[in-house]
Amino acid sequence: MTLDLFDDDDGARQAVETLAEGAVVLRGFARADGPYLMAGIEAVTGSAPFRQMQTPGGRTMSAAMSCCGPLGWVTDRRGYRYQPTDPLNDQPWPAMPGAFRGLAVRAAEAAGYPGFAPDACLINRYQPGARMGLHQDRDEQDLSQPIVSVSLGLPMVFQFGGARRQDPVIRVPLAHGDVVVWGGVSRLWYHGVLTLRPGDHPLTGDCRYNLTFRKAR
Ligand code: MD6
Ligand code: FE
Repeated sequence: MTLDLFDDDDGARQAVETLAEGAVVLRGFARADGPYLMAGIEAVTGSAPFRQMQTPGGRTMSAAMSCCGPLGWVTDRRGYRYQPTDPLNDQPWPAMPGAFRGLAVRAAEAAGYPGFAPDACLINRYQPGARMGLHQDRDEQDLSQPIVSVSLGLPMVFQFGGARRQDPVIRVPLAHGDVVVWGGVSRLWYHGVLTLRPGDHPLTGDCRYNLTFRKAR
């Protein structure tokens, strides 16, 4: 793992860890924005509530999800896709809060991806026992743009593998405020998160939230 340092807005030194070519963790990058991001999650999920979606194979995902921005990611028996409306009410997804977009663009830039223009933000909520198995993020049309992934609340272990499901994985603990930015050659690599353990976080209580920003079209 490579360590680099950058100065944040207050001049504090921050760590950048390289996970693979194209993929970095910006430790604590979103910590100061935590309360604004939580307020955004509450606003979005007031109109597009968290729900546990079905996989095409008929299983219920253990993480609960919502979306904001022009496009939302959904899964049901018909498959995985992006769509402009919430299937619960056929209304457009809530707008992406300004604090969300601003953070995502700054994080992408700090990681070497200037000009990030996300059109979709997936919000995952994990409660104790929830996990996400190894998967690829490959439903986006524009694979030249990175994904920006923000962790809030309880810590969780991220697994990061390779181009094939059976490739070896590294385990990366992600804490409140950490941001993973990932594109380039590792954009389609397999990844997931291990089961969330119980805990209590001052901002999020018994949950971990993850925001992933994508350019889907
Ligand atoms: C999570 N994250 O951290 C799940 N995907 O809860 C993802 O699946 C993910 O963090 C693509 C890029 C970054 C990610
Ligand atoms: Fe993913």
